[in-house]
Amino acid sequence: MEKIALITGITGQDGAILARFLLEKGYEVHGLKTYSAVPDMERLEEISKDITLHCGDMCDGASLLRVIEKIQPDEIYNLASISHVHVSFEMPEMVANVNALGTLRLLEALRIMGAQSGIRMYQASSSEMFGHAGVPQNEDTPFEPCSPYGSAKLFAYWSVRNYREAYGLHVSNGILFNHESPLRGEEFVTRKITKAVCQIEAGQREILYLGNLNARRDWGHARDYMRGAWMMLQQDIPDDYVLATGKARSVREFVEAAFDETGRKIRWQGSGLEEQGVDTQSGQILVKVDPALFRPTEIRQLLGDASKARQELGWQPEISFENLVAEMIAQDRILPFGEKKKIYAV
Ligand code: F7E
Repeated sequence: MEKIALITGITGQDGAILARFLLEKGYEVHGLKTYSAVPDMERLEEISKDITLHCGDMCDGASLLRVIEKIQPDEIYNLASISHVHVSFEMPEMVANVNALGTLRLLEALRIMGAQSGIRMYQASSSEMFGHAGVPQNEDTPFEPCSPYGSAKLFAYWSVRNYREAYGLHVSNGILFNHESPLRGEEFVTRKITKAVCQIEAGQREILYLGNLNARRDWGHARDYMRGAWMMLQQDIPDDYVLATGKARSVREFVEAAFDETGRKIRWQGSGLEEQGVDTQSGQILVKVDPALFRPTEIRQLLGDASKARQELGWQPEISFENLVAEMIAQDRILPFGEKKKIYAV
């Protein structure tokens, strides 16, 4: 029989990728969509006829219960979140409400449905929960979050573990390291870079402004990570898993890789706020630092160890860093004569 899945946060990068993945697997896919006067449906354009959207909100527990009762899903993927770490310093209370209490509301709905309902839930936990912890980070690494986003995600993580233990619910945490794709929001550093690099290539822009160039992240492809999220829910016994590539690169290295795709080599000169990225051939300054883009506290390095997922789920990333960057550049490349490119179909 066709399985039924409910995805919260279906309009985001991960939601859109997971929805496609589950449709290909033959699932009936439902999504929770928060009310907005200007709905953000761009990523779902190509599959809008194949999915069913329900109005509901992570800040409204009754709406969550109502949707779950109505569609009786086999699997719930909780991807809804205010996911921008920098923004979480500006509105921490809102982030806690959606990311922490929102997950609790969903768990309460599952508790009311009862463990016998057989519903399985995936919680989008985050490597941001590791914060200042040493690397490499795995399921046994003690958490040291250093942002309101990380703290809120940690509350959700522990709530999942508690509800699993207390009420026998089939709920699992996926502790995902940074994962990107051509569908990534432009407020995140990778997409911001690929977009700007393509604008520079087309002569529509001169300089890319960035914050902390030294930050190191373990960047993988969202498509690999959503496959891993699904694999977690296919286990008979719920558990928590890290998904990561095991390789960390700096923001500076991502910039170099992105320009490289457009045939430019970057040389770095100066230091601190005066550091600049320069085109080695033309001498043109292409990258500058803007102090406004620094965060009050920052994770220096995230680097994951996904051995457990590899051994127990048989999961491993298939898309290389180089192919990730190439895909993102291919999507952002500006076509001549104002042609409009279709949003990338993952
Ligand atoms: O920043 C640095 C920035 O915003 C990456 C989310 O999906 O992954 C993501 O969180 C790094 C940081 O992602 C700019 O300071 C420099 O060190 O792309 P990001 P993030 O904060 O790591 C985790 C796992 C999540 O769970 C989150 O939801 O890049 N950086 N200059 C910059 N970052 C941004 N956004 N913009 C800059 O101009």
